[in-house]
Amino acid sequence: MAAIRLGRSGRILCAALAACGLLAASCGRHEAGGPGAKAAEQGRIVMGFSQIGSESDWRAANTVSIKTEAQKRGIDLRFADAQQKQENQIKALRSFLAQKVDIIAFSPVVETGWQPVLEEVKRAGIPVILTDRGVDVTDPSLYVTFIGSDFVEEGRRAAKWFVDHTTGDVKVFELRGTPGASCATDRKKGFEEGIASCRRITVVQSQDGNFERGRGKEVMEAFLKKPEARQFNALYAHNDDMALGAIQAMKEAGLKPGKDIKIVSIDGVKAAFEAMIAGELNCTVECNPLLGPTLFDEVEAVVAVRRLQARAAEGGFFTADMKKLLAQDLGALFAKRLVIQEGVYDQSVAKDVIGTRKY
Ligand code: GYE
Repeated sequence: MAAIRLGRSGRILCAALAACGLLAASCGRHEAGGPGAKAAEQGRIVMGFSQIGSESDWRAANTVSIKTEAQKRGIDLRFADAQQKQENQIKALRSFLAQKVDIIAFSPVVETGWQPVLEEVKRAGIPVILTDRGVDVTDPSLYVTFIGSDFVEEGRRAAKWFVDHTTGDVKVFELRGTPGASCATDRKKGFEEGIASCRRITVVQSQDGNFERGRGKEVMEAFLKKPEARQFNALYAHNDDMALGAIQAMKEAGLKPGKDIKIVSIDGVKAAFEAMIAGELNCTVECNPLLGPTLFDEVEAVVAVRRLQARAAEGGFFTADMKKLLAQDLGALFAKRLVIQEGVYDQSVAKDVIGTRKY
């Protein structure tokens, strides 16, 4: 995984912190019970994380990545599962606020409706990092950085597979992700862009499947009973889980997924590779859920800078240059967007790649 790194000034600050040993102490990287243990405990980062839920294999891998990385780095992670509800995420954010955590990160289930709670968090001086999905706010200073994939590009890549690997009329059924989620909106947009100049490819139906395997199956089952199902010969699913559910429904209806119906989905989870090897899925566009390491690199750097800012505000001794740097808003010190780099896999490479998939 590669991501655009910290902004230049952020890096300068972190280098300064590392040089005076503050970063290590603030990150709690000391052995338990070792000489630095007490200092580490005092400086231990407390982070609140609100996860969307457990709707897909992608999400499960994402949760494991975050929890494992927090543990590795000695971070006190307060993890809340929102079970797909924005109201639960808002409650979790307020509870982190009350707990006076050092930093909050979250993966927003939908894009809109965050401004008021993020303003409360900002007033309390707690930095926020977005992971995975984006938010729609008028004030970009409400979060420091957003770490995640380029979902529009993923949609374009899915479209490109159909453009490059099919001939004749392609009638696509689109299985969309959670309504209002940035990845669902963007994957739809990217796909539409990608097929725009290829008139033989059209989307004949588009329905929500909430990123869930069970929903994907139900939606496809219902669709296959309708007369218009006779003309469709392709499926574009916003994630692998929904495609896998739909594949099941197709098989039960006597169709041959991967052959009668060409299928492209997004994520690249192990089960998608198995389906490609079985010839039932044609292509998966990668979306990497292993965000833990990148997330905690940012978390450690942001908290370290925040602590320096607090010291400067208390009159700590710093050079004039450093004071000037520290007087800036966190948003000016860190890159606003860290984009994860990803690939595209189809049946021709599935066997070679499956062994390296961790999730
Ligand atoms: O593609 C899907 C999931 O937000 C990128 O959410 C994520 C999406 C992922 O549940 O499987």
